[in-house]
Amino acid sequence: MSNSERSENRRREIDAILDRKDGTEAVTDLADRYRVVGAADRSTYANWLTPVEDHYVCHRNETLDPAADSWTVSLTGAVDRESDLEMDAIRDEYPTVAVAHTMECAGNGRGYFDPETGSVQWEYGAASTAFWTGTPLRSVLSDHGAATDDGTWLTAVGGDRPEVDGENDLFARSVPMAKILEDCILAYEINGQPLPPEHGSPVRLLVPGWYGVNSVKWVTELRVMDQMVHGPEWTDRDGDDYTRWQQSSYRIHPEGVEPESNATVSTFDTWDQWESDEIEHPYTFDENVKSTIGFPEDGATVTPRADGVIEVVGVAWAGDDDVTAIEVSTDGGDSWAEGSFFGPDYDCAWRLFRYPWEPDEGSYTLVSRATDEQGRRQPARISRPDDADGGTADTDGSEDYPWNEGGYAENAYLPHAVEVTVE
Ligand SMILES: Nc1nc2c(c(=O)[nH]1)N[C@H]1C(S)=C(S)[C@@H](COP(=O)(O)O)O[C@H]1N2
Ligand SMILES: [Mo]
Repeated sequence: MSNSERSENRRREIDAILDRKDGTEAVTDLADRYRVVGAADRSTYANWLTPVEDHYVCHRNETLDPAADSWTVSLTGAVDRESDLEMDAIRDEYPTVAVAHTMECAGNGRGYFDPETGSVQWEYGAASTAFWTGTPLRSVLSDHGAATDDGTWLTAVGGDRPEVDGENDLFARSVPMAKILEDCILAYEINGQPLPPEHGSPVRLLVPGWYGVNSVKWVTELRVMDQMVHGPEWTDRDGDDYTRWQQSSYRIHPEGVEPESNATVSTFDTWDQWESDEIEHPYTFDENVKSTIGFPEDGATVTPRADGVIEVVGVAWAGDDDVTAIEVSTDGGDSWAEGSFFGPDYDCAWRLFRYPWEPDEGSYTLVSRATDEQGRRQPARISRPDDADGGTADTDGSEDYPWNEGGYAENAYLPHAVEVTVE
C-alpha cells in the first residue's frame, strides 16, 4: 500500500468511528499512523461511566472486523492441551464476569510535552471507564493445565498486521501471570453491548487498571511462557517481530536511548519500576495516579448556586491501586483544599470527586491532584529533556514528571488546568 493510500484509508476508518461515536473527536497523529479518537468534552469526566459513544479509541493498524463465528483464539505454549478456542466455547463453557476498568492510553497527556514528542498528541481525552464483560482467563488456563507459577507470563497476540511494506512487527504484549490470574478477562462486550470493531471484536484481552496498550484487541493467540516476548525467537518468529510493542515502544526512557530488552522482570507497578534497580526503563504496565476535572468546562463562565457554591466535579484513578485523597486548587496550584470521593467504588476504575467551592466573581485556574494508597501524589509539571536525568521520577509531588522520548505515562496536573470565569 502506498503512503497516500494508507493515509486515505486511515482517514476513512477514523471518519467511520466518529460517525458511530459522536462524543469523540479525531486527535492529531504527527506520524499519521494510528486510528485515534478521544473524548471530545470535559463533561465526560464529570460522569463515572463512559458511554461507548464517548470512549476513546487507539490502535495502530487497519481496524479488523472479523466474523465472530469463524474467529478462534489459539491457546499455546506451556499448557497440557493446546487448543483453538471458538467464540461459543469462550462464552458458554466458562463463567461470565464483568469488570469495571478505567482504560487510559499510555500516551494520554503526550500533547503537553515540550519539546513535543512524535505520534499521537493526546491531551486529557484518552481515558475512559466502562464495564467489560467476558471470561476470566484463570478459568480458561486452569481448564487447559497451564503453567501459572510466579515468573510465568501470558503473551497475547493481535490479529492486526502492519500495512507498511517492510514492517513486520505484530501487536503482541506479555502480561505477568500473577496479574492474569487476579483479574484479567477475555472481553467480548463493553457496557453490555457486543464489542464494536474498533474496540477489538470479537474478543480482546482486558487488563484492569493497566495502560490500554496491554489490552490486546482482536486476540488470535494466547501463549503461556516462562518469559516475555524477547530475544531472537521472538524478534523473528516465522519472519515476524513480536517484541516491538513490549520491549521498545511503550518504554519510558530519555531521548536517544534504546531500552534494554529483558527476558523477565519481577516488578510490575510502573512507578515501582522507576525506583527499582532491576529495571532501567520502565514498562508501561499499571496506570500512574492521575485526575481530571470534568466540571466546570475549560473556558466556561459559571454562576454559583443560590447558596454561593459551585460544585467542582471530576475523576481520579491510580491503575490497580486505590486513590486515597483528592485536592483541588482554584489558584493554579498555590493553595489546595481537600475534595471528597463519591459514587461507585470498584477496583481498577476511577472515583468521582467533588469539591464545593464558594468563589467571588473573577477569573480562576482550577487544578486537581490525586494521591494513591502508596502515598504517591501527582507532580505539578512535566520536566524538559535537558533537566538533569531528563527529570526525576518523584513520589511526593515535589518534582516534575520526567519528559521521556515516547511521551508515556504522564500524570502532571498543571498541563490540563481549567480556566473559568465566575459571574
Ligand atoms: N491488536 C491491538 N490491540 C491494541 C492496540 C493495537 O494497536 N492493536 N492498541 C492498544 C492501545 S495503545 C490502547 S490505548 C488500547 C485502546 O483500546 P480502545 O481503543 O478500546 O480504547 O488498545 C490497545 N490494544
Ligand atoms: Mo495506547
